[in-house]
Amino acid sequence: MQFIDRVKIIVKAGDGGDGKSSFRREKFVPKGGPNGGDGGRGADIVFEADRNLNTLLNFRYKRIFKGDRGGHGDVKNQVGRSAEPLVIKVPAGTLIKDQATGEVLADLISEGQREVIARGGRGGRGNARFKSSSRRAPTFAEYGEPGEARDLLLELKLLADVGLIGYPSVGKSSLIAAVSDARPEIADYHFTTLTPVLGVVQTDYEKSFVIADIPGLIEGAADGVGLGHEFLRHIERTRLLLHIVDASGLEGRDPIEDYHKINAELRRYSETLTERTQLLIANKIDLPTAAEHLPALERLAESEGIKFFAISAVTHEGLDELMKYVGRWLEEHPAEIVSTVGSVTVIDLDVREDDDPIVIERNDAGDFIVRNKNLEKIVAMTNFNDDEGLRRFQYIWRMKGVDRSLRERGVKEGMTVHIGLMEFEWRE
Ligand SMILES: Nc1nc2c(ncn2[C@@H]2O[C@H](COP(=O)(O)OP(=O)(O)OP(=O)(O)O)[C@@H](O)[C@H]2O)c(=O)[nH]1
Ligand SMILES: [Mg+2]
Repeated sequence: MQFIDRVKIIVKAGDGGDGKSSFRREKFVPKGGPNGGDGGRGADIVFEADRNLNTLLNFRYKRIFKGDRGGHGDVKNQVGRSAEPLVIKVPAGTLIKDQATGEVLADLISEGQREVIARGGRGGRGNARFKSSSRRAPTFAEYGEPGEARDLLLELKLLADVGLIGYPSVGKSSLIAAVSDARPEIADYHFTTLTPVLGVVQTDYEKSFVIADIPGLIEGAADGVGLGHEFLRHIERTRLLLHIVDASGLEGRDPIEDYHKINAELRRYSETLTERTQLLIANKIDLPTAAEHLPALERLAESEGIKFFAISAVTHEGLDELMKYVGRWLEEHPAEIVSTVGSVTVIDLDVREDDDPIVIERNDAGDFIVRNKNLEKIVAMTNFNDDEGLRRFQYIWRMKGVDRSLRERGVKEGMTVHIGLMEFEWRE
């Protein structure tokens, strides 16, 4: 199974349904009051965390997600149907970011957690809503508001309880294969593991925890040497680190030196990772040369104030004891949910738009371009073929001071002004 941990996708929430323009027709009443109903809401785009998923692979094949549009309003004040939200399931541990700004929109941590990422457009108002004492028979109805579109970056940070760290070939994958359901590749060359692997360890009838095996680390990993740095973020959220060394020293390395070097790399990557509890695991004790290094490793653990275990991932010696200890430790140190954004924030899209300034630019042709989210939305919702719709738009336009700003910027009769998808000729 390929491991995909970052994907770019596009979401587009459903447009609101159009408002209806219609009038009551009754016997002997030539023209009754307006009775055009409102359109329904478009579908929101909602993300949901699902613990059964553990990769973003599916997003490789489907990258564009569109919500349904709301139903149109109809005669007799019939309101259009609101569209059901489009729920997109992602693995628990997925961060949802704005592609352009990198802003974190949501951090989906707990099973079933849902966040609205793009809001469906509201339904356009039917002409019945525009009735007032001075305007008895409005012909104007709004189009539905366009649903929000966003370019997203989904980033999966694996949610594992325990992380395995150590040099290449010390036996990290052998260990996860021996104690969990994971079946990673194991080989005697460096960087056998290229992508993180998760394994579930069953400690009891109904108790289990998750271990993450990541590619081996080497000096310079924090600078991008080897593969390590890219994958360290997958262990950021673990509670416990198993620091594995090759006790046999067969590759001509000194396991004690290795231990210090790996910790130095961790420190360079993140101070918080340095503070995480570690266990020192001396692996490959089935090999005769392990015996010479074990006493020194045990002393090292003691001086560092951490627990020490001697194991063999091949003969399974010491594995039971180690896993029982880990299971107990995890129970005694329950997970607090570690979120990278503090409390989960879903940006209130409407509020943000309100502070959006009106920006006026000129393009190479000398045309004026008006940029403002709210105005662009109003343009999209206005039916300009209807006189009243046009007048309402002009009113908002003046209220917001766009006229004045454009004049200040030197707009003249006959010049072209763009806003959203609309362009028009300036008339005094
Ligand atoms: N004798 C012995 N060999 C072991 C033991 N654990 C792992 N090995 C061997 O060491 C080599 C490397 O094992 P891996 O589990 O692939 O090591 P790794 O730490 O995952 O390596 P990378 O993925 O490259 O970082 C393989 O040839 C294993 O068979 C052990 O306890 N005893
Ligand atoms: Mg490996």
